[in-house]
Amino acid sequence: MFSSKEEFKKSFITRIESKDMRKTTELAYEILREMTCEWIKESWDRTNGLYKENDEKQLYYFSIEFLIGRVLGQNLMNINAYDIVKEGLDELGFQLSEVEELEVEPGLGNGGLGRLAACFMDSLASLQLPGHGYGLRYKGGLFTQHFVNGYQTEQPTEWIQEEHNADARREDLAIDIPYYGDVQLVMGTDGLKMKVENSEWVKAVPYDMPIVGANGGTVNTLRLWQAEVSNFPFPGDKDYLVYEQETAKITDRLYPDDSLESGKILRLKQQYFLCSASLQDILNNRSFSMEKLPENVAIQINDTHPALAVPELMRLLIDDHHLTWEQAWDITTRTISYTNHTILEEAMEKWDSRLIQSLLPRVYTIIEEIDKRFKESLETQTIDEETFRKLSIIENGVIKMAVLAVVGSYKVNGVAKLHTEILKKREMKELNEQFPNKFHNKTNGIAHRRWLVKANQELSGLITETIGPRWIEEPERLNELHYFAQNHSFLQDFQAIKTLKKEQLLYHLQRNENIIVDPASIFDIHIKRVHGYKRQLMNIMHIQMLCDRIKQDSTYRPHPRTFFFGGKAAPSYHFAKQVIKMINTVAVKVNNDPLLRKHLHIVFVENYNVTQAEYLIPAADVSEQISTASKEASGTGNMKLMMNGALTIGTLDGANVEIFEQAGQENAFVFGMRAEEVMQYEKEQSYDPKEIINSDPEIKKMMKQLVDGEWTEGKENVDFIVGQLLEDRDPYFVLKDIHSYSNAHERILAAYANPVKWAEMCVKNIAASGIFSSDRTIQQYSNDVWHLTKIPSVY
Ligand code: 9GP
Repeated sequence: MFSSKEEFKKSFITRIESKDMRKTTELAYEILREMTCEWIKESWDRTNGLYKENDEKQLYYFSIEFLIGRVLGQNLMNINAYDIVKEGLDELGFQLSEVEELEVEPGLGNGGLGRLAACFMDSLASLQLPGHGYGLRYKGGLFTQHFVNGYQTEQPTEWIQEEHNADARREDLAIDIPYYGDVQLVMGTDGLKMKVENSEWVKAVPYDMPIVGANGGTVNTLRLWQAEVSNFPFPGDKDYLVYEQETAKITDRLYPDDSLESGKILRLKQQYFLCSASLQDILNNRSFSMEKLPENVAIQINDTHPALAVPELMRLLIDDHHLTWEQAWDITTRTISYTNHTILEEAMEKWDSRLIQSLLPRVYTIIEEIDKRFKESLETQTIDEETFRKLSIIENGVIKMAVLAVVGSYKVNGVAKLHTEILKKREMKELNEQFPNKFHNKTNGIAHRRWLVKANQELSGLITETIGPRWIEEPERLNELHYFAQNHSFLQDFQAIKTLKKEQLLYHLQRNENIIVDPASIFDIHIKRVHGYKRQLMNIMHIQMLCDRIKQDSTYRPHPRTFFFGGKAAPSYHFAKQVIKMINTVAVKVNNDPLLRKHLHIVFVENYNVTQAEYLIPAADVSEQISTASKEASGTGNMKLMMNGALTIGTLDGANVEIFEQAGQENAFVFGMRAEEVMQYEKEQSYDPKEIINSDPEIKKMMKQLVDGEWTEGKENVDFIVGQLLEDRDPYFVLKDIHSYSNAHERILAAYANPVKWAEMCVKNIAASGIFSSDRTIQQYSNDVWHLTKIPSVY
């Protein structure tokens, strides 16, 4: 479409003149969106045509989250039109960056899991692989976070503005999904069959979003389902209005509060809705015989939320497509593969059998049968009770979704080497022994096109000037930067860009909040969901320690540092919310103290999301990756920050381990307990934070200040924080690791004192970061799990 700037301008002017006399940025956004959509549409149709013609195997990625972020700028970038449009708009009196600001980010995800899914979509299309996403079209994405008196408040985020959306409704492909009903045994022509009567149906309407790959050639599809009332007969015993409301709720919001049973039912409804609609869609549109499903389709389930895909595929194959159990099981277990993203107990989904039995009666009978047959297959082995228990899909009236996902899939992976090892040797040891070839590792990755090429155009320009453009298609070529790690002019350019990105961040923050920060300070950035194991508490307690040192020791006058925090707490996670309150309280105290503010500044960025991350990450000097070892499955923020030349302060956890391996521990600040130590303490339950408090005067003093409420506000806040550290025995080992953390921070200060050496370390990190592109991850999945064929797009 935009082969030259003049052509773009001509087309843009024609459109703008036919629309309105007032040439506002809003109008420019509207027109640009429209033009981009039209261009993408051509490529999209072409890609779909090619996929049909080629009959190649397709991958479908099932995920409850897709945190795609803004799409307009990224799409322009991927179709190589960004610079043309930018210059063209400039000449017409508009600024592309201002136009981009008008796009409301769809918050269809919560954190790393959803962002990973979005990065994978980008890489699949960019590598010209036939891979698509299936998700839900939540009306309200993840909530918008505001701070009121330092506390997080949550407002619904309404991202859907029908006339502005990049997705297209496909009413023609709507599918009906059954809930509830009575399971009956009926005699069919081929014997006894299960049938469900009196179901309550909900219509799933797909909305398609184009996923544009690099160079615009391949455009894959992200299909999001929206729940609507069905035309199917409605069971008589329910009020229609109630049915309507319940239906709308299914795709009303992401992760509804599940503390009550009604919330649990809603989450289950969502999960089944995603699985059933997507599977029916795949089966309806196939051009091959059902036996050939595994050769033609790969389904990846992202965490356990879509694990109902296993029994649902069985149901569809047996009840609707009349296959035998054995045929259906063979097909299912050769089509589905599963990624585990966490070992945290709270996130390993378990459903009360009763709930599934009532909401999904037929699916429940299938889960029971899978469990029964799996247990029968174990009978020939001598298995102790504990092992048997761990291998059970159904145990004491509870369905363990992770076990179901492992048993029902042909491959299971963890998301970083350490995480996969922990899965194989501890969390899923028994399952790994039963299925020795199933488990494998696929270390996560990030879309470097978004996180470096787009978010940091200046740095990416410098890299291209220095090593040529091939690194964009082959990111591992970033390692050619090693030769420039000691080149002074390159280092100076890098430093100048870092300063510029800091200024851009500050400008962005000042637009939205009244934040004044010294750009010459060290930007220390801790951005991720707020959670006990991610230890925002340790970061803020360390700041508390620094304040004390600055006040007590007149020789301790460290280089100014700005500590940025960004992240949301789950609405029902009270401890995390209290940590937010504490950070905000400390921020007010520190930022207003005449002595402290010369050295320390704290900024908690409200409503952290993909767009905010795109500003924060390129501006970072220090990347805080300080989870309790063994708890962070991988992390992906760590990779984004590294790729933008931030130095990691981190534990040997998740993908940090591989980051340190690649960049060299000498180019990072490693601290804290190792995973084995943490797990040993947990096993023996031998960690007692009181011992540390009693033996360490600095920590003792810090605890006293906390108990006295010096750094918190209100009794509730003190009680929660102190309660976690004392009564709950500091489950995330904050006090155990804080000294080692503090030492690592002192090493940071020492390193920063030598700017050239610091810049050299940053460049070494960038040079080593190419392996963390999701292109690498996707290629590995494709080679080892999905077996996709690249389908080059022709213009
Ligand atoms: O907590 C993990 C995070 O470590 C990982 O990077 C991400 C993507 O694999 O998944 C997160 N897990 C979840 O959000 C829930 O399982």
